[in-house]
Amino acid sequence: MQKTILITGATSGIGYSCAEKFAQEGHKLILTGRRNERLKEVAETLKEKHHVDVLPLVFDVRNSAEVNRAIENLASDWSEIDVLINNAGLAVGLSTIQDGDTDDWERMIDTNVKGLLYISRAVLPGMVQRKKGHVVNIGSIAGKEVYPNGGVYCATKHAVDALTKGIRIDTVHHGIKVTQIAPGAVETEFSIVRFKGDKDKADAVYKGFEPLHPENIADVVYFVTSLPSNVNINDLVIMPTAQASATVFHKE
Ligand code: NDP
Ligand code: 8X3
Repeated sequence: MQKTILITGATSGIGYSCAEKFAQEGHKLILTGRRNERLKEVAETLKEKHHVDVLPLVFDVRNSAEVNRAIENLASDWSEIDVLINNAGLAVGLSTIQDGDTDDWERMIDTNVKGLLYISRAVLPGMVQRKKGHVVNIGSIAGKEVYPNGGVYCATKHAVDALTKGIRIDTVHHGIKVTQIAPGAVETEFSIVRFKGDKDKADAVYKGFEPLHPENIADVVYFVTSLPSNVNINDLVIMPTAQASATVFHKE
């Protein structure tokens, strides 16, 4: 059955790979991000390659008014969202709390926590009304453990862990599935963003071992959304084989 899938942060990395996977499987996609040109390009590529309908929506998840406008204005053939993938997120900087940059903190908290809440608040009422839907939150190993200099990012992903449970508890009486996918290191633009464009520092993160690839996460996201209606995966931690915990890697 064809579903309508909304993926936040589909201009790169895990969000892009999820978009590609769901397009390959013939689903309708609502894709979001802030980079307009890139989002349009992604939408056009997937439409052409996979012959599916794709609706690109440019907005910043940190802006609740923009989020609400985008969801409220969906045409009737797009408004029944079956799967919401809360993927948009980022880490900015690596620092102790005592030396931290408060602007970096605001960006992480506003995007990873408040952004996820704004989208969920806008999409969930429709799911509740239709008594069906699936919310997949992209958490992180950083939501299970805390590592040096990552306190604020880890706090935001612990919040995603808690919100996943909270949304599940609040919507269980309405037949809605809620899943968290919590990956370890995935090679995407994540580290380029964390190191504010410093590509050498970003590349060094993935040297000496094979990290996860965004397609690996997309396959798992697709799997959890394809299970029978009576089965929900609550929480899945996915790590590279060479990563045992947030900080323990086997590097050659
Ligand atoms: P990327 O940087 O490649 O992708 C991040 C996506 O989020 C982009 O599409 C970006 O789009 C979007 N985004 C960021 N900020 C905003 C915003 N304010 N409003 C709208 N969209 C936004 O990184 P990943 O694919 O790795 O990250 C995706 C998710 O996976 C994040 O939640 C991250 O925390 C999580 N994660 C990543 C891991 C990793 O090792 N890479 C491991 C575990 C979890 P645009 O810039 O166009 O707005
Ligand atoms: C991204 C994984 O461990 O680099 O969430 O923070 S980590």
